[in-house]
Amino acid sequence: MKSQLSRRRFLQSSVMAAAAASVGRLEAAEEGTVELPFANGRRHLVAYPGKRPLIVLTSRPPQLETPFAVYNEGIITPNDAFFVRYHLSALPTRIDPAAFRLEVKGLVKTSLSLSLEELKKMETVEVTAVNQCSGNSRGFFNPRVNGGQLANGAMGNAVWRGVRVKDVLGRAGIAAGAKQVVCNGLDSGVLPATPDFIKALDVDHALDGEILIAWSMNGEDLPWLNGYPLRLVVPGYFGTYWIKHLNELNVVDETFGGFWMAAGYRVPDTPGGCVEPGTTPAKTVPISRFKIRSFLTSLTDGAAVRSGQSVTLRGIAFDSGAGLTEVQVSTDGGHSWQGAALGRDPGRYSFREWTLPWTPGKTGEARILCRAFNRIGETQPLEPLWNPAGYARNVVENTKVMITA
Ligand SMILES: Nc1nc2c(c(=O)[nH]1)N[C@H]1C(S)=C(S)[C@@H](COP(=O)(O)O)O[C@H]1N2
Ligand SMILES: [Mo]
Repeated sequence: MKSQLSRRRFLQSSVMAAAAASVGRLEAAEEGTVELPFANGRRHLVAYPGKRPLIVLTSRPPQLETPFAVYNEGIITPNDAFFVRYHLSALPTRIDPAAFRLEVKGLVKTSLSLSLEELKKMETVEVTAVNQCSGNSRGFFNPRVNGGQLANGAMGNAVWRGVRVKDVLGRAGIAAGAKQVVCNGLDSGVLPATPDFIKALDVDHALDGEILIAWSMNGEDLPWLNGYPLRLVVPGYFGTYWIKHLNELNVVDETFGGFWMAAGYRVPDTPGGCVEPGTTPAKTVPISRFKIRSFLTSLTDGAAVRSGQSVTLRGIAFDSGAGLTEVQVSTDGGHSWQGAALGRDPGRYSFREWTLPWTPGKTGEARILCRAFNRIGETQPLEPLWNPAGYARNVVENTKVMITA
């Protein structure tokens, strides 16, 4: 099988390079299959280094989806269950933490070459924040679109610890005329023609004090496949900006024109970032913030519940940081809605748990819906919004359950 072959090559290169910190000895153990709820949704479960068995979308480069049941275990996504997204197959497989340097260059007063040790001596901050791929839930788009056919498992919430980009840039000193900060990591394409995965942040955004260069995730070193030893954490923004294996910040005086900004990861320049299904937008802009979302996690499609027997409906919600105000739940297909109780608030960029007791009524099929609201009046649409890249889905999700006697 092709995917296994290429996987073996990835494994071999990392085993041969064993020394310093490395991705370790990789086992290719396949742990069964799952069926995602759309056409061609059969996927293998495979345990990569530092990961429990996750849903494999592609193995070269690794793209792994979190099984949805994980989100019902708590609002923090465990490191070994956190999804993995790469674009390019030449991943770093060996990094010497003592020799590793983060370069800060370009339009700065003093170029820096910072070791991990030096970074860790700076003021350390922590944020609990959701990382979500732009293409999370793409497999549900209708009409279907090109790109990884993901279900809802390309998101996760973690406690990130590191230093502020603002402080690192402050140490270098931004020079006059700076417009964007171009961020690059250690991975690259196998062929020279493949555009390197590089992203840019506007200088004002980079200096807002919220973006971190993180080395720690949920109290541990970053897992290799989530960006060891350093990654960007861009709270409220889609994962595409969260550069992994970050080793370069380059301050420039222009709008960076690299492929992954100028051609990839763009959304229609329309209110809501959507167009008529099946049409091409006249103008696009780089994707930016999350849209507000909520999910039921305690019951999945097809689950059975007993009539008259109370259950607690539970789920998660998040937005891009404006602040959730309410989650409403409907157990009758959207005819009536009730406010759910919100759980502990670990900060405005985190998943928030919601719960609602429910006593199922008469037997038959029931449709459970949930929708979140935030401080700036955003909520989720009842009909899905569409764009050609399949980004930023946030329709009110719909779970069908069977009420039995
Ligand atoms: N170096 C590097 N960083 C990267 C990427 C990549 O391909 N290479 N993909 C980005 C995208 S699109 C996403 S969604 C997130 C996913 O983060 P994760 O793999 O830790 O879940 O990483 C981002 N950072
Ligand atoms: Mo992504």
